[in-house]
Amino acid sequence: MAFKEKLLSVIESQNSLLCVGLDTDIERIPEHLKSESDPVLAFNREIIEATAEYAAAFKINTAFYEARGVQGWQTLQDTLDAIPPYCLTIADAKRGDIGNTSRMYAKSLFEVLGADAITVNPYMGHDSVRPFLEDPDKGVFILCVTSNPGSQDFQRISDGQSPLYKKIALTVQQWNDKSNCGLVVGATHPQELAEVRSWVPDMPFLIPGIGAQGGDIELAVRNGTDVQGTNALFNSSRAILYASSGPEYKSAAASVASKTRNELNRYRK
Ligand code: NUP
Repeated sequence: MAFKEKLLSVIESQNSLLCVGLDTDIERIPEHLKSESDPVLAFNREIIEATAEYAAAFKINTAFYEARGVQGWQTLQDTLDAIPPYCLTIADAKRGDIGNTSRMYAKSLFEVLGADAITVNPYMGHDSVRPFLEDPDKGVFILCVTSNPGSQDFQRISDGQSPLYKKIALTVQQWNDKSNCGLVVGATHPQELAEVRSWVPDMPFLIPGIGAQGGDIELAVRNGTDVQGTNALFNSSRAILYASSGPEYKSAAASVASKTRNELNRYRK
């Protein structure tokens, strides 16, 4: 199934815009899991089991796994394989290189890991992004306005007419002949979210920054979804994973995921 169709269908069937972020830090998982052969995988399985019914997608930030070397890469693969097939999987790796190298990144994330979607950094331009766009069934979320403070440094630089992030949004629209492009726009920038939505009304958005980064859910949903109140995934990682450090961490994660799903739905059109 084409990526965008898959995205809209999972949002509908799960009745959710929530993307649960599996940014698992071994230092922060419960003590009793540390005797497991793969503590991070054991924790992820519990979180997936507790939150899948509230989620449209799971996003795995590869950094948290790469930081643990060979074992981490195995955990990343096993975690992806543990996500139920009715949810989308996003490998957040922010790749992008000369075309010949991007081709290998695409193979690694889509074919070997088997992610449904990935994140890509567009700084190196069209030939660095093209290799990721070949399969219409696989989604590519391209950084546009990131949620962090440093998004002020380059993304807003203007050529006198429009800021760089506008150029990115409109250029990605031109690359989108297979309808598998999306944009990353942070929930921490609701004004920019509204602007970008107005420039590319039909483009899927991946919107991080709710939860631990404090983005306003109401504004993010009102400004980031499309006219039908869909076509966007809102990621929350730490606020769900570490909802409690006590023995009830699993039910606490489920409860934050459920609450976040409901709050996101409350403001949809
Ligand atoms: O602009 C971005 N901001 C952001 O936080 C683009 C991202 N991909 N992310 C990622 O979303 C970040 O790397 C992390 O994996 C997740 C946010 O996590 P949290 O703040 O909800 O814990």
